[in-house]
Amino acid sequence: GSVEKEKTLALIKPDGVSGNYTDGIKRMILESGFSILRETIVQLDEDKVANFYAEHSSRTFFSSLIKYMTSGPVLVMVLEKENAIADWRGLIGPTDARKAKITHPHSVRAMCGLDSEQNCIHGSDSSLSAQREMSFFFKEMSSGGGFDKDAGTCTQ
Ligand code: DGI
Repeated sequence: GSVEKEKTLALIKPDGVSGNYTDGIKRMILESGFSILRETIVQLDEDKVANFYAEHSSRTFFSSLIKYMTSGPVLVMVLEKENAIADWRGLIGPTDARKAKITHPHSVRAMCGLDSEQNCIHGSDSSLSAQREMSFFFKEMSSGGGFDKDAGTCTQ
């Protein structure tokens, strides 16, 4: 029988794109057994980033995060494989790229990240955020009602 596949969102942040890590990251993705179902390059604006990272709006680093995420284009992808969400989180490594270089030397963040902000890559951390984030960038992937675009939150 076939095993249920799962989808998740991958986003190469501005430092990853401008540092020419796109091809290397895609190679890691494909070598790890993911299929790339969708792909788009976007220049995010402040509102979009504030919405995307709404859960961090009260953090001290929020304005810095917005500046960083709007500093250049990002490459957004939908990845698919069995256990995609957890496996992609594993492949990108811990949030702080300095830590990633020590504890996860073969991770994406070890390869192209700098610190806990400029960490070059994003991955959805749960099935709810995967659904929310995929519909955020790919309208046709909204599953009817799950994501409230104005509130930036999930309703289910
Ligand atoms: O899901 P992650 O990207 O691994 O981590 P997260 O959801 O805790 O944080 C989202 C982003 O916010 C992260 O990729 C970069 C930024 N960030 C998180 N923690 C810090 C931070 N930026 C700064 N400057 N300092 C932090 O401690």
